[in-house]
Amino acid sequence: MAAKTTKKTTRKTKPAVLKTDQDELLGYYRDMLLIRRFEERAGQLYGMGHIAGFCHLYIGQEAVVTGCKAAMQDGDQMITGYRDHGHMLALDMTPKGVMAELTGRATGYSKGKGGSMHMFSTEKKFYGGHGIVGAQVPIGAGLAFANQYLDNKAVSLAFFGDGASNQGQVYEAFNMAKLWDLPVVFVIENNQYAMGTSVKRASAETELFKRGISFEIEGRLVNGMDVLAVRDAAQDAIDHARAGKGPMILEMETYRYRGHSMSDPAKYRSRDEVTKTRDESDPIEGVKKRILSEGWADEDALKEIDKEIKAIVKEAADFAIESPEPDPSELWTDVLIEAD
Ligand SMILES: Cc1ncc(C[n+]2csc(CCOP(=O)(O)OP(=O)(O)O)c2C)c(N)n1
Ligand SMILES: [Mg+2]
Repeated sequence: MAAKTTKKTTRKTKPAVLKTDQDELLGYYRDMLLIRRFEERAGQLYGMGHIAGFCHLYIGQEAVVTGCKAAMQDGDQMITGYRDHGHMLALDMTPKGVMAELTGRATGYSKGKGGSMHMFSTEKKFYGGHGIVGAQVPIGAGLAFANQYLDNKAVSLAFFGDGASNQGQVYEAFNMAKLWDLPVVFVIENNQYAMGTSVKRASAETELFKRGISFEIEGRLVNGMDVLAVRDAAQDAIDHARAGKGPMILEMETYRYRGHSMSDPAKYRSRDEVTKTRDESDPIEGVKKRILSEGWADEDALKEIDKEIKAIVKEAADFAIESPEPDPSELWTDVLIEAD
């Protein structure tokens, strides 16, 4: 039988005008812009040879992590896959520390020994950074198990992709999470592709929010390009989990503008498809339009914010490049057996 062909991407979620105010929206604008500018800079540094190995950019998906963070309380945790820089910045890990890790420097979050996919901060409640597709999902359920056991009222958010949602271990995690009503929110970042394979070519059930039905886990489809829609859905799911009612699944309909990683020729989709999504539903442009139409800031004030963000990112890049590489003796630390 012939494989299903790639159909044109048609969005299922519709834009809505949701409640917000000046401070809140300007805050999201700033937060999403920081991720965007940071990622653009990381892409440049990669091209210049300062970053080696794998590097997966989050450009286009900024509203997902920003909206989820807005609904979190102190003590709540995040865990994700390898497309992870945005999650770290959303949790207030420093741009300097993240960029230094990307460039393999001693001042990075993993002392320059982890790189893009392997950064952690228990202080900021970020639990990685995982290169194995789907591996973070059972670990995220495990974090929730610990929270329940310790009765600390914290909720864990486990992010994964549309491709990861076809992984077997995801369903083992779903089963246990519902069986014990663990305080976990499963966030599927459906950016329409797993490397070069579209959801329609790879998934028998393309409505990923329905994947919990046989475990009695409620799922919702969310406009992942709208930070306010994400905020509201995340708030419901986090409240549900914190109240002891167990997990929920949120399918965030989103899109990545860049290739899967830095070495992706992107032959599986047309340039038009990317441009159309960017023009019609870019998460940052959407917020900008709302700010301008409400009169909460003018073009000049928004440009000023962009300038400030660019300065923060430049400072992070300079810090990274000027930092030393790890000392060779570090080869023997943070391994299973410490050398004397
Ligand atoms: C278990 C496993 N299988 C395959 C890979 C190779 N691989 C890396 S990313 C990826 C695609 C995953 O796509 P998705 O879950 O949609 O996340 P996205 O990259 O779109 O954020 C694959 C197949 C891997 N890292 N781990
Ligand atoms: Mg994907």
